[in-house]
Amino acid sequence: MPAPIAPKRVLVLNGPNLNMLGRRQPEVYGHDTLEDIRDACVDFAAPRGWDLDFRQSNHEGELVSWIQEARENADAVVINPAAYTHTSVAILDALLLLDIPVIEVHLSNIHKREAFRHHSFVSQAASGVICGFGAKGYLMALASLDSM
Ligand code: CA2
Repeated sequence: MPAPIAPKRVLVLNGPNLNMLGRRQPEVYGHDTLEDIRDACVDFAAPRGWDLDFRQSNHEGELVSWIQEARENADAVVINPAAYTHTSVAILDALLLLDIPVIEVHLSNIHKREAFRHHSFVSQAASGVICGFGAKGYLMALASLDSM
C-alpha cells in the first residue's frame, strides 16, 4: 500500500502592527482585518488538506524563534515581516537557515512608497516576493505553493 501523503504544513507569519489592520490607514492597507486575511488563508488551505498555522507578533525575537521552529514544523513559510522587512538582519538570518520555500508578502507596493521601504532585507531569503495586491497577496503566495 502506498504511504499516505502528509499534509503540506504552511506557516504564515505577520510582523508588528499588522494586528491593527482594518482599523487605520485603509487607503494604504485596505479594509480587511488580519482575522479576515487569516480566514481567507484557512479557506484556501482547507480544500487542499493543508495544515495552516497563521501567526502575528509585534516582537522581532518571537518571529525569529517561530522561523527557527519552522525548520522542524513547516514545509513552507509565507511572511509579511511588516516594518522588520526594512531593518531586520535577525529575521533574514533565521530565514536563511531554512531550506523550504519562503514567500515574502506585502499588502502595499513598497516600491511606490517612501525610500526607506524600498529595501527589504528579507527578500534575500525569499523564493518570491508579492507586493501591492492587498490581502489578495496572501492568497497569491499560497497559490504559488501549490506547485512547490
Ligand atoms: O505593505 C505591507 O504589508 C507592509 O509590510 C506593512 C508594514 C510596513 O512597515 C511595510 O513597509 C509594508 C506596516 C504594517 C502596519 O500595519 C498597520 C495596520 C493598520 C494601521 C497602520 C499600520
